[in-house]
Amino acid sequence: MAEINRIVILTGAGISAESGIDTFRSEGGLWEQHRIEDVATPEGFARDPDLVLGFYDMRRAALSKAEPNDAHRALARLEREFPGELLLVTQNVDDLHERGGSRDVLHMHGELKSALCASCEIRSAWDAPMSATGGQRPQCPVCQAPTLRPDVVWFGEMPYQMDRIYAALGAADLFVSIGTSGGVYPAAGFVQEARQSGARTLELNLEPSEGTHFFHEARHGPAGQLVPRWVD
Ligand code: BJW
Repeated sequence: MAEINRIVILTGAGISAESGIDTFRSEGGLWEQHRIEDVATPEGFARDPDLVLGFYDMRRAALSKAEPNDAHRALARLEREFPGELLLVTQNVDDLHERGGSRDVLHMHGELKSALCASCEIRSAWDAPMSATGGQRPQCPVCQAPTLRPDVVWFGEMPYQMDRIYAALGAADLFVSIGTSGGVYPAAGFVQEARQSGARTLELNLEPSEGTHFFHEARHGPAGQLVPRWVD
């Protein structure tokens, strides 16, 4: 195989499943318990902010009980030991890559422990509940307006740092997709983007993803086993 100097890794909910974090589309997953249009769209938030804030409060509480698994730790090891350029892009809003030891993580769909003020657009670290208690919603620490929202990317919104991601995909020798169903764009299109630029492409997922046929190679099984095996 040609020399690998630049790697882009995309992770999705499946990498955190063995840490006890619910995925979205699996049996019993988040989208079986909640309607996407109610909790993951700007329109849903405008209609019923407390429902949406409660959904993210519940997710933040689940995250506080979760620990990184062997797949997160293996990617952190790869970041430390790989001599070339590595970009780790995650669709996940959890912080398990960071707690597993990764230093540079691009959260394209935002972060659970961050709040975005809809008035002044400033982001701030946030670890507390956001839904109204006694009718009071928390205030933005900068402009004091009671207009905080979760700093996450809902359907119809633009994912973060797309220029940096596309630049890395265009230069990559290897693209690896881990634990994602491949049903949500633009992330679902990264494999084709990388392939068109000449990268080798590898899927590591519990089962074939929607886009599995776009990859040069696919390995199926739990990320906690597949990822350390691939890294080592
Ligand atoms: C395991 C495992 C184990 C289990 N080991 N594996 C083009 C075509 C069609 C539609 C569109 C299009 N472009 C845009 C759209 C519209 C829309 C879209 O994609 N809709 C689809 C429904 C078709 N996209 C958007 O609106 C996006 N914005 C946008 O496109 O802006 C314009 C734009 C255009 C061009 C360039 C750039 C921008 C925004 C999408 C925002 C998604 N937001 C969410 C919520 C984030 C906050 C939160 O977490 O609540 O992001 S939705 C949800 O889905 C979340 C996830 O990040 C995302 C992906 O889910 P993921 O990670 O793949 O999870 P699952 O559950 O689906 O899959 C888990 C997988 O793991 C499964 O395969 C399991 O088998 C596996 N697994 N256990 C390994 N142990």
